[in-house]
Amino acid sequence: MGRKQRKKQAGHSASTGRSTASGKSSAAPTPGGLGALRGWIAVVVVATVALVGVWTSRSARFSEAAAPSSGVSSAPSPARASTAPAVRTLRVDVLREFSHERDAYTQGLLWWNDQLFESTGRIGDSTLRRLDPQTGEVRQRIDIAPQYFGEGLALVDQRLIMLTWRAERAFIYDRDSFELLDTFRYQGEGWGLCLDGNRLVMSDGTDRLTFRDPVTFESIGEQRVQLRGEPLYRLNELECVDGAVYANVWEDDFFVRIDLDTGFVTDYIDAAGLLQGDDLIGSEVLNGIAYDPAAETFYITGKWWPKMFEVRFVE
Ligand SMILES: [Ca+2]
Repeated sequence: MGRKQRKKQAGHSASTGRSTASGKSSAAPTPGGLGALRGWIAVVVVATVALVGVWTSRSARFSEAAAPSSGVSSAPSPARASTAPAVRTLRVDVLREFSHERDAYTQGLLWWNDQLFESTGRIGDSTLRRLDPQTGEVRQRIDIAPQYFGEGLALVDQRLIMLTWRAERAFIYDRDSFELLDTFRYQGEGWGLCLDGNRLVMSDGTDRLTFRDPVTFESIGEQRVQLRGEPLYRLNELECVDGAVYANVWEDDFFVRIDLDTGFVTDYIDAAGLLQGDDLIGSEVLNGIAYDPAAETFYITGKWWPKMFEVRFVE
């Protein structure tokens, strides 16, 4: 709003400057003799005045044009600095590791009642799974219709909601039977999903998190995410924990903790180097984060990773 207003003012000033210059340059010389000399002097004076006028008005225009942009770039910075929290850098403390099926192209991961639920992606390979969090063993599994690329997963009471990437639909499964109960439609891409109290939080691969009604799936708001003053794009798998959201960032080996009220990243969690040696062969990017509120531990893994880790984030 403020920026638009400043642009408007600059535009108004510029048009005023143009009309002033053209008015002065329209003065006509007087022809013949002394009159002509006087006329030419007058022309030179008028032209000089006009040039000075043009120069002055242009300078004013430039300085006014410069003012909003410098204001836009510099004014928010102190405000941002005063409101944005310092970003903590944390590391991953591995408590234990266990097996993760290599065919799992992990998109969504959540913990509930000593069970892990996992959604996997890729066209023709998408699945919904229930895992034993002690061993990683797959206890239950269904295939998603082969035309859909499975994405993020959230649990709302008895219903598991699973996004799809570009098909603009989410599938609702019974938590226990994995029976397909219903389908939501939405616009845009689906990446990550988690339940924050009485609202869903959804990522779409940009810096935007969309809040949705968990019953109707209607959009009820959004938040843009910033890391150290810059938009943080490619937000992927999500985990809602105590009013904040933890997120994978696609193709990067770190997580972030996001304050949903401000959109600011508060914690940067370096998760590089979890896989070593042969475990790296055939493994894709870090993706998948779930939280066990009883143990206060996280479960993390990656696409086609042979291992899953139970961890804490520590300084
Ligand atoms: Ca999750």
